[in-house]
Amino acid sequence: MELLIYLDGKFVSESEAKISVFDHGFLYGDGVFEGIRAYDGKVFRLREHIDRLYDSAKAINLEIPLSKEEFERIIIETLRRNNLRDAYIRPIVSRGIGDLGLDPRKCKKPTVIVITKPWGKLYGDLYSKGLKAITVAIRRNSFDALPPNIKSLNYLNNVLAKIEANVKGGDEAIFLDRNGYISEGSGDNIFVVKKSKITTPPTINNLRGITRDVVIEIINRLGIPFSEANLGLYDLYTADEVFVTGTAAEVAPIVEIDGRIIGDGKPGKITKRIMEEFEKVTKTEGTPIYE
Ligand code: PXG
Repeated sequence: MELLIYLDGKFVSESEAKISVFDHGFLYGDGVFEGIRAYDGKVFRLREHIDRLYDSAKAINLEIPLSKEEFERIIIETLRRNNLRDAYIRPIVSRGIGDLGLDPRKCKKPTVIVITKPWGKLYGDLYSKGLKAITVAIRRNSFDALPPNIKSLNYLNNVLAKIEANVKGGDEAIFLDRNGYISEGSGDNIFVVKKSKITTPPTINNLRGITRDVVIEIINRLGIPFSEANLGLYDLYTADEVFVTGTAAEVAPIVEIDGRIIGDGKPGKITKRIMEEFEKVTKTEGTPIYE
Protein backbone atom coordinates (compact mmCIF):
# COMPACT_ATOMS: atom_id res chain seq x y z
CA MET A 1 0.00 0.00 0.00
CA GLU A 2 1.27 3.42 -0.98
CA LEU A 3 1.60 6.08 1.71
CA LEU A 4 -0.67 9.09 1.56
CA ILE A 5 0.93 12.51 1.33
CA TYR A 6 -0.73 15.80 2.24
CA LEU A 7 -0.29 18.19 -0.69
CA ASP A 8 -2.02 21.59 -0.76
CA GLY A 9 -5.24 20.61 0.93
CA LYS A 10 -5.53 17.06 -0.46
CA PHE A 11 -4.31 13.62 0.52
CA VAL A 12 -2.72 11.96 -2.50
CA SER A 13 -0.76 8.74 -3.00
CA GLU A 14 3.04 8.86 -3.20
CA SER A 15 3.06 8.38 -6.98
CA GLU A 16 0.62 11.27 -7.42
CA ALA A 17 2.39 13.61 -5.00
CA LYS A 18 4.16 15.85 -7.54
CA ILE A 19 5.08 19.51 -7.55
CA SER A 20 5.62 21.94 -10.43
CA VAL A 21 9.09 22.45 -11.96
CA PHE A 22 8.33 26.17 -11.48
CA ASP A 23 8.00 25.80 -7.70
CA HIS A 24 10.66 28.05 -6.14
CA GLY A 25 11.30 25.36 -3.53
CA PHE A 26 12.65 23.26 -6.38
CA LEU A 27 14.22 26.08 -8.43
CA TYR A 28 15.97 27.92 -5.58
CA GLY A 29 15.59 25.94 -2.36
CA ASP A 30 13.24 28.76 -1.40
CA GLY A 31 11.21 27.28 1.44
CA VAL A 32 11.38 25.77 4.91
CA PHE A 33 10.90 22.36 6.49
CA GLU A 34 10.88 20.38 9.71
CA GLY A 35 11.83 16.87 10.77
CA ILE A 36 9.57 15.51 13.52
CA ARG A 37 9.21 12.04 15.12
CA ALA A 38 6.29 10.10 16.49
CA TYR A 39 7.06 7.48 19.13
CA ASP A 40 4.48 4.81 19.97
CA GLY A 41 1.46 6.81 18.82
CA LYS A 42 2.59 10.21 20.16
CA VAL A 43 4.17 13.11 18.27
CA PHE A 44 7.26 14.31 20.13
CA ARG A 45 7.47 18.07 20.85
CA LEU A 46 5.01 18.90 18.08
CA ARG A 47 4.39 22.53 19.12
CA GLU A 48 8.14 23.24 19.39
CA HIS A 49 8.70 21.98 15.83
CA ILE A 50 5.71 23.99 14.53
CA ASP A 51 7.03 27.10 16.30
CA ARG A 52 10.43 26.62 14.65
CA LEU A 53 8.80 26.04 11.23
CA TYR A 54 6.91 29.33 11.55
CA ASP A 55 10.05 31.14 12.77
CA SER A 56 12.03 29.79 9.79
CA ALA A 57 9.22 30.99 7.49
CA LYS A 58 9.17 34.41 9.19
CA ALA A 59 12.93 34.75 8.70
CA ILE A 60 12.57 34.22 4.93
CA ASN A 61 9.47 36.45 4.76
CA LEU A 62 7.17 33.55 3.86
CA GLU A 63 3.65 33.56 5.23
CA ILE A 64 2.32 30.06 5.90
CA PRO A 65 -1.35 30.08 4.80
CA LEU A 66 -2.52 28.08 7.85
CA SER A 67 -2.72 28.67 11.58
CA LYS A 68 -0.36 26.66 13.78
CA GLU A 69 -3.38 24.70 15.10
CA GLU A 70 -4.48 23.84 11.55
CA PHE A 71 -0.95 22.72 10.66
CA GLU A 72 -0.84 20.46 13.71
CA ARG A 73 -4.21 18.95 12.80
CA ILE A 74 -2.98 18.22 9.26
CA ILE A 75 0.08 16.42 10.65
CA ILE A 76 -2.05 14.29 12.98
CA GLU A 77 -4.53 13.54 10.17
CA THR A 78 -1.70 12.48 7.80
CA LEU A 79 -0.38 10.07 10.44
CA ARG A 80 -3.89 8.67 11.01
CA ARG A 81 -4.57 8.13 7.32
CA ASN A 82 -1.33 6.17 7.10
CA ASN A 83 -2.03 4.23 10.29
CA LEU A 84 1.36 5.18 11.72
CA ARG A 85 2.54 5.04 15.35
CA ASP A 86 6.35 5.24 14.99
CA ALA A 87 7.09 7.68 12.23
CA TYR A 88 9.25 10.37 10.71
CA ILE A 89 7.23 13.47 9.78
CA ARG A 90 8.40 15.97 7.19
CA PRO A 91 6.35 19.17 6.81
CA ILE A 92 7.55 21.34 3.93
CA VAL A 93 6.41 24.83 2.96
CA SER A 94 7.88 26.24 -0.23
CA ARG A 95 7.46 29.68 -1.76
CA GLY A 96 5.19 28.06 -4.36
CA ILE A 97 4.85 28.18 -8.11
CA GLY A 98 6.42 31.26 -9.74
CA ASP A 99 8.42 32.35 -12.72
CA LEU A 100 12.01 31.46 -13.62
CA GLY A 101 13.14 34.74 -12.03
CA LEU A 102 14.17 34.90 -8.36
CA ASP A 103 11.53 37.42 -7.32
CA PRO A 104 9.32 35.73 -4.71
CA ARG A 105 6.49 38.21 -5.43
CA LYS A 106 5.76 36.07 -8.51
CA CYS A 107 4.79 33.20 -6.20
CA LYS A 108 1.18 33.72 -5.20
CA LYS A 109 0.57 30.65 -3.04
CA PRO A 110 3.00 28.67 -0.85
CA THR A 111 3.06 24.91 -1.45
CA VAL A 112 2.31 22.95 1.74
CA ILE A 113 3.37 19.31 2.01
CA VAL A 114 3.37 16.77 4.85
CA ILE A 115 5.17 13.46 4.32
CA THR A 116 5.01 10.74 6.98
CA LYS A 117 6.95 7.46 6.89
CA PRO A 118 7.51 4.51 9.18
CA TRP A 119 10.84 5.00 10.97
CA GLY A 120 13.19 3.16 13.34
CA LYS A 121 16.76 3.90 14.44
CA LEU A 122 19.04 6.02 12.19
CA TYR A 123 22.40 4.52 13.17
CA GLY A 124 21.52 0.87 14.06
CA ASP A 125 24.25 -0.80 16.12
CA LEU A 126 26.32 2.41 16.20
CA TYR A 127 24.35 3.49 19.31
CA SER A 128 26.19 0.80 21.30
CA LYS A 129 29.50 0.95 19.37
CA GLY A 130 29.69 4.70 18.85
CA LEU A 131 30.16 6.76 15.69
CA LYS A 132 33.30 7.83 13.88
CA ALA A 133 33.13 11.53 13.04
CA ILE A 134 35.32 13.73 10.89
CA THR A 135 35.60 17.49 10.84
CA VAL A 136 35.01 18.74 7.30
CA ALA A 137 36.82 21.39 5.27
CA ILE A 138 33.56 23.00 4.15
CA ARG A 139 32.53 25.65 6.71
CA ARG A 140 29.01 25.97 8.14
CA ASN A 141 26.99 28.72 6.47
CA SER A 142 27.68 31.96 8.28
CA PHE A 143 24.99 33.63 10.43
CA ASP A 144 25.34 36.82 8.41
CA ALA A 145 24.91 35.05 5.05
CA LEU A 146 22.47 32.14 5.35
CA PRO A 147 21.72 31.82 9.09
CA PRO A 148 21.98 28.16 10.17
CA ASN A 149 19.04 28.87 12.50
CA ILE A 150 16.72 28.82 9.49
CA LYS A 151 15.68 25.27 8.64
CA SER A 152 15.46 26.10 4.94
CA LEU A 153 15.21 23.86 1.89
CA ASN A 154 18.69 25.10 1.02
CA TYR A 155 20.61 22.19 2.59
CA LEU A 156 23.47 22.05 0.10
CA ASN A 157 25.94 23.14 2.81
CA ASN A 158 24.89 20.07 4.83
CA VAL A 159 24.88 17.76 1.81
CA LEU A 160 28.46 18.86 0.98
CA ALA A 161 29.51 18.07 4.56
CA LYS A 162 27.89 14.63 4.33
CA ILE A 163 29.65 13.93 1.00
CA GLU A 164 32.98 14.87 2.59
CA ALA A 165 32.32 12.57 5.56
CA ASN A 166 31.36 9.74 3.19
CA VAL A 167 34.53 10.20 1.10
CA LYS A 168 36.72 10.30 4.22
CA GLY A 169 35.01 7.33 5.87
CA GLY A 170 33.15 9.07 8.71
CA ASP A 171 29.68 8.17 10.00
CA GLU A 172 28.96 11.85 10.63
CA ALA A 173 30.48 15.19 9.64
CA ILE A 174 31.32 17.94 12.14
CA PHE A 175 31.22 21.51 10.85
CA LEU A 176 33.44 24.35 12.04
CA ASP A 177 32.21 27.88 11.44
CA ARG A 178 34.24 30.40 9.44
CA ASN A 179 36.12 31.44 12.61
CA GLY A 180 37.12 27.85 13.31
CA TYR A 181 34.69 27.35 16.20
CA ILE A 182 32.82 24.04 16.41
CA SER A 183 29.36 24.48 14.91
CA GLU A 184 27.34 21.25 14.61
CA GLY A 185 26.98 17.97 12.71
CA SER A 186 25.44 17.76 9.22
CA GLY A 187 22.02 17.13 10.80
CA ASP A 188 22.57 17.28 14.55
CA ASN A 189 23.96 19.37 17.41
CA ILE A 190 27.14 18.49 19.30
CA PHE A 191 27.94 18.19 23.02
CA VAL A 192 31.34 17.70 24.68
CA VAL A 193 31.95 16.16 28.15
CA LYS A 194 35.18 17.03 29.98
CA LYS A 195 35.82 16.28 33.68
CA SER A 196 32.07 15.58 34.19
CA LYS A 197 31.08 19.00 32.78
CA ILE A 198 29.06 19.33 29.59
CA THR A 199 29.48 22.08 27.00
CA THR A 200 27.70 22.82 23.71
CA PRO A 201 28.25 25.73 21.31
CA PRO A 202 25.83 28.69 21.48
CA THR A 203 23.26 28.72 18.65
CA ILE A 204 24.63 31.66 16.65
CA ASN A 205 26.49 29.20 14.38
CA ASN A 206 24.10 26.23 14.37
CA LEU A 207 20.45 25.19 14.31
CA ARG A 208 18.81 25.36 17.72
CA GLY A 209 17.79 21.71 17.83
CA ILE A 210 14.62 20.63 19.62
CA THR A 211 16.57 17.55 20.77
CA ARG A 212 19.34 19.89 21.98
CA ASP A 213 16.76 21.69 24.15
CA VAL A 214 15.41 18.37 25.51
CA VAL A 215 18.95 17.18 26.30
CA ILE A 216 19.74 20.44 28.13
CA GLU A 217 16.57 19.91 30.21
CA ILE A 218 17.78 16.37 31.04
CA ILE A 219 21.29 17.60 31.93
CA ASN A 220 19.83 20.21 34.30
CA ARG A 221 17.45 17.67 35.84
CA LEU A 222 20.38 15.29 36.48
CA GLY A 223 22.32 18.17 38.07
CA ILE A 224 25.31 17.85 35.71
CA PRO A 225 27.32 21.10 35.36
CA PHE A 226 26.52 22.60 31.95
CA SER A 227 27.49 25.63 29.89
CA GLU A 228 27.16 27.02 26.39
CA ALA A 229 30.57 28.12 25.12
CA ASN A 230 32.65 28.37 21.97
CA LEU A 231 34.68 25.22 21.37
CA GLY A 232 37.67 24.48 19.15
CA LEU A 233 39.24 21.36 17.65
CA TYR A 234 41.40 20.90 20.77
CA ASP A 235 38.26 20.62 22.94
CA LEU A 236 36.91 17.88 20.67
CA TYR A 237 40.13 15.89 20.44
CA THR A 238 40.76 15.96 24.21
CA ALA A 239 37.15 15.41 25.35
CA ASP A 240 36.25 12.53 27.67
CA GLU A 241 32.98 12.02 25.78
CA VAL A 242 31.29 13.55 22.73
CA PHE A 243 27.72 13.01 21.54
CA VAL A 244 25.39 14.44 18.91
CA THR A 245 21.66 15.12 19.19
CA GLY A 246 18.91 15.37 16.58
CA THR A 247 15.42 14.19 15.71
CA ALA A 248 16.83 11.60 13.31
CA ALA A 249 20.03 10.78 15.25
CA GLU A 250 18.41 11.03 18.76
CA VAL A 251 21.38 10.96 21.20
CA ALA A 252 24.34 9.26 19.51
CA PRO A 253 27.82 8.72 21.00
CA ILE A 254 30.93 9.76 19.02
CA VAL A 255 33.98 7.63 19.84
CA GLU A 256 36.49 8.80 17.23
CA ILE A 257 37.12 12.22 15.64
CA ASP A 258 39.72 12.74 12.88
CA GLY A 259 41.55 9.59 13.97
CA ARG A 260 41.69 10.61 17.66
CA ILE A 261 40.05 8.14 20.04
CA ILE A 262 37.61 9.90 22.35
CA GLY A 263 37.89 8.76 25.99
CA ASP A 264 38.39 4.99 26.00
CA GLY A 265 36.86 4.58 22.53
CA LYS A 266 33.50 3.42 23.87
CA PRO A 267 30.28 5.37 24.52
CA GLY A 268 30.87 7.23 27.80
CA LYS A 269 29.01 6.90 31.11
CA ILE A 270 27.39 10.34 30.99
CA THR A 271 26.39 9.91 27.33
CA LYS A 272 24.75 6.55 28.13
CA ARG A 273 22.88 8.10 31.07
CA ILE A 274 21.54 10.87 28.82
CA MET A 275 20.58 8.34 26.11
CA GLU A 276 18.54 6.39 28.70
CA GLU A 277 16.81 9.52 29.97
CA PHE A 278 16.10 10.69 26.42
CA GLU A 279 14.44 7.38 25.60
CA LYS A 280 12.25 7.69 28.71
CA VAL A 281 11.15 11.20 27.72
CA THR A 282 10.25 10.14 24.15
CA LYS A 283 8.27 7.17 25.54
CA THR A 284 6.20 9.21 27.97
CA GLU A 285 5.67 12.61 26.33
CA GLY A 286 3.90 13.70 23.16
CA THR A 287 0.70 14.66 21.37
CA PRO A 288 -1.49 11.54 20.98
CA ILE A 289 -2.37 10.66 17.37
CA TYR A 290 -5.35 8.38 18.02
CA GLU A 291 -7.49 10.07 20.71
N1 PXG B 1 21.36 20.77 13.02
C1 PXG B 1 20.93 20.64 11.77
C2 PXG B 1 21.67 21.29 10.67
C3 PXG B 1 19.77 19.90 11.49
O1 PXG B 1 19.33 19.78 10.25
C4 PXG B 1 19.60 19.43 13.87
C5 PXG B 1 20.74 20.20 14.06
C6 PXG B 1 18.92 18.84 15.04
O2 PXG B 1 17.68 19.48 15.28
P1 PXG B 1 16.48 18.73 15.98
O3 PXG B 1 15.45 19.76 16.14
O4 PXG B 1 16.07 17.64 15.05
O5 PXG B 1 16.99 18.21 17.26
C7 PXG B 1 19.09 19.28 12.56
C8 PXG B 1 17.85 18.50 12.25
C9 PXG B 1 18.49 13.46 8.54
C10 PXG B 1 17.96 14.81 8.89
O6 PXG B 1 17.93 12.83 7.64
C11 PXG B 1 18.30 15.43 10.08
C12 PXG B 1 17.80 16.70 10.41
C13 PXG B 1 16.99 17.30 9.50
C14 PXG B 1 16.66 16.68 8.32
C15 PXG B 1 17.14 15.43 7.99
O7 PXG B 1 19.47 13.03 9.16
N2 PXG B 1 18.19 17.25 11.61
